Amino acid sequence: MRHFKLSGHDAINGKGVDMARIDEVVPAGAVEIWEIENNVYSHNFHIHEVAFQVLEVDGSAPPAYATGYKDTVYVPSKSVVRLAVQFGGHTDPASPYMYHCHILRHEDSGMMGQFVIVEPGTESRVNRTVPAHTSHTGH
Ligand SMILES: [Cu+2]
Repeated sequence: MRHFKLSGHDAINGKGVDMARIDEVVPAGAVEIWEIENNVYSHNFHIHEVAFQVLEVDGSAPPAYATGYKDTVYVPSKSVVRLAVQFGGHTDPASPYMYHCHILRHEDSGMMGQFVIVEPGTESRVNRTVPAHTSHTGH
């Protein structure tokens, strides 16, 4: 399980975005539990490249309307949302995808991180510093 703590409007796990930093390295094809902890006001957490399902909101199953596949989830103020995230099979350790708050002002102020998808077993060999121009930006 990976844990992401949303802080204020400009940080995830205590860090603002750095386009030259890879925050997370994921093996291709993985299904991972990502836990989003929000101690402040509401955010919309968005992950590129993936489809996920909401497993729990504050320890309870989500309402029926929220059980489909998504790429963005509403994370209410002072809540913990747990996701089952399905990652794709395309590997490229040098081209990160992003996860970020979908509130534009928060995204712009740095509430964003980056992950790469790699061949399973090669996670520890990834160079976590990348040139910014290789990022998949947009949407
Ligand atoms: Cu936000």
